[in-house]
Amino acid sequence: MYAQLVKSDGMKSREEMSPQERAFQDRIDRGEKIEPKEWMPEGYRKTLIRQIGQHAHSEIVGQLPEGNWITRAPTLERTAILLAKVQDEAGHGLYLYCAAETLGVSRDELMEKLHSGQMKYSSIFNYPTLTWADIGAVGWLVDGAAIMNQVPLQRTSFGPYSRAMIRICKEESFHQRQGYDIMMKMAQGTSEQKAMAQDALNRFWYPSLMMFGPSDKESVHSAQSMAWKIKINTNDELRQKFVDQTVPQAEYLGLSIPDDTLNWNEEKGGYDFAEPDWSEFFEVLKGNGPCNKERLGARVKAWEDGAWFRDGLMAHAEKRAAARQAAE
Ligand code: BYC
Repeated sequence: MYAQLVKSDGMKSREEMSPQERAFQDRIDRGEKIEPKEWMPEGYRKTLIRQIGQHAHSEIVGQLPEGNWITRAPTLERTAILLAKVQDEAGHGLYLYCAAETLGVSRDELMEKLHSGQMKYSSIFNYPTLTWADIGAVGWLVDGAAIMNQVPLQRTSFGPYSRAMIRICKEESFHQRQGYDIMMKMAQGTSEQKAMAQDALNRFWYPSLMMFGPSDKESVHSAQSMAWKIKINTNDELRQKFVDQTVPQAEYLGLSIPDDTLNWNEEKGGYDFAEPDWSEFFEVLKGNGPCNKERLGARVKAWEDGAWFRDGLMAHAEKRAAARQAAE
């Protein structure tokens, strides 16, 4: 186990495991995939439902900040690209809800938990997209952070999650490039456009670093999730990789990362960088970020506005079932 990681609640040593739990852990250690109908510890199932469910919610809520710009993109081509990207996010949400459903939770239950605030979605989507440059920053930084986290998850131990990740990652790399392309255009544009790109980077840098979760010393789930290979890397490992990848990209754009302490550390082979303000992160998680109420409100409204459609589908399905029964 990583020295920095805190012990997760309820985590058992090999000696404390039942023979069934030990055999399960051995399968994980051998790199086998776990499939939905196979036996799994209750904690493994619950952790997956939490993580996959939160991930699905993030994809769906994540449509909102970018959806805000579909009708205001600067050209028809940018509108078409953004529309396709936002639709992809809906698709990602659907793959992930399906993966969660294989664990015995219904989509309605997941929705209910999102709407009542019992389940989270990524902190990043509680920040506003104020200018067109923010759409570039979201694609470049937010999708960039998402890929950094999701590429290793293609090797996660639960089969349906791992397979969903393979499809999602293919699309995410296109998303990241379209964001970088917007940033490049802005950074090479007029001085006002370059200033907008810099302002977007200034506002999205630290919230993007927060996407990887709290520092390893505070990450309560990492130790157990990594033992079960639900997670492959620690939060700090991925944050470091993201910074190392992104700094040269910002340099190429001619933009400055808003961190005076940023410094290449030859010895560790990576950048030293300033931590985000963790008190802000925990406030956002508690529902006190700039857009939490607006985001959740939009999802609850969409759910309520769609009730007539779900009722119609159910009524049709029931009518068909009754007709089939009568014919038998
Ligand atoms: N935001 O023990 P920890 C996208 C919570 S969407 C909110 O480290 P864990 C996109 C955590 O849930 C990409 N909450 O947790 C879509 C836990 O609280 P609970 C979304 C966070 O799970 C549209 C507590 O803090 N990606 O790409 O081991 C447009 C302690 O944390 C956050 C995923 O969901 C956060 N940032 O590690 C554009 C990836 N961080 O649940 C783009 C899958 C932590 O005990 N998820 N918390 O109440 C993961 O890899 C892991 O769940 C995390 C956290 C690394 C995020």
